Amino acid sequence: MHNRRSFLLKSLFASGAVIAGRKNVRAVSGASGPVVVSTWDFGIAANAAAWTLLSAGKRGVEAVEAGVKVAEADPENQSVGYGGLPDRDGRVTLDACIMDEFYNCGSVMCLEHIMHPISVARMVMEKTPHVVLTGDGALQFALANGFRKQNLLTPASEKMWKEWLKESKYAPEQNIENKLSKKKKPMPGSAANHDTIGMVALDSTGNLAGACTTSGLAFKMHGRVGDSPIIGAGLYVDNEIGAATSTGVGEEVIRIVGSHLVVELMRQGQDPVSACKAAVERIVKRNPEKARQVQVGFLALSKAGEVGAYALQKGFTYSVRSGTVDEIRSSPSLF
Ligand code: SD4
Repeated sequence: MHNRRSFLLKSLFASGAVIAGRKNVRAVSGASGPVVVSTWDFGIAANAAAWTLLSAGKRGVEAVEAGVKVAEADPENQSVGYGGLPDRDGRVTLDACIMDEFYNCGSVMCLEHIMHPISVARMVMEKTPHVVLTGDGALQFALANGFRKQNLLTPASEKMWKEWLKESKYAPEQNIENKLSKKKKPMPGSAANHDTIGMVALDSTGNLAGACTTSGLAFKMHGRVGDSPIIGAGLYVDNEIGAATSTGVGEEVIRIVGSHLVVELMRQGQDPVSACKAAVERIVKRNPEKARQVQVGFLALSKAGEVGAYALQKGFTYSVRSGTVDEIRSSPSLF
């Protein structure tokens, strides 16, 4: 079984000519090398942490957990974990999920006070008979398993929340993930509104894994859950085909079960860019007007190491790391 898998992988990696022939798609893995990709500019630092493990031959699932933890612990990143922008009640509620090469998956939704929700999600996957734990139950589980209760609302995020309270206008700003540290003007999927790290990786044995973690859309209603912790919406991994993740206004992604859709389109033979584009087009088809006002971006990695992304609006970036590449790329977009 293992030998057969290795053989298949070698054949896939050897089929670089096919990959190179596809428009817009860039194969980044070397002859047999790992690759990790993640959403937004801040993915670069997360990829570096994942790369340390991938290049040492560790499993993809280990690498993606370690990678996204960098973003979770960064107080400068106001859309993920510590320092994440709170909901409208001033509470930082976190969503995260993780998936390995065997369709094992774990998720936490609306988890408060825990610095690394992705690690709680992994523990849900590995230590419970369940896939999802939410709210108080997720917190109880985390505390019972050695996680420490912390205040995740930083003074900077509290200040932004208090500013927001003056008008209390819920308008997810586009591309806020890349803008939060700079001066910004509001736009859905943007200013005052979101930031997520989705990461998918191919390890040195050719296995795929993914992780996605976020504090969700800023100033959401308390209890609101986006796409990020929903297996199939914010993240999906099928070790035979590929992996995909998403960022942006989660409601639009949930409706089309976006990441699963991207992987299924790859199964039907589409390359990662075309698959991501088709998912974006499905969002537009449902409501063309709304689609002009929000940002959604998909990022995909095929079993053969092809990487591709596509977004509704300009401004979505993603970070790529392999044996030969370490860079931020701009995603093509529909508008
Ligand atoms: C959500 N998709 O909660 C997330 C937000 C996000 O970058 O992607 N922010 O809907």
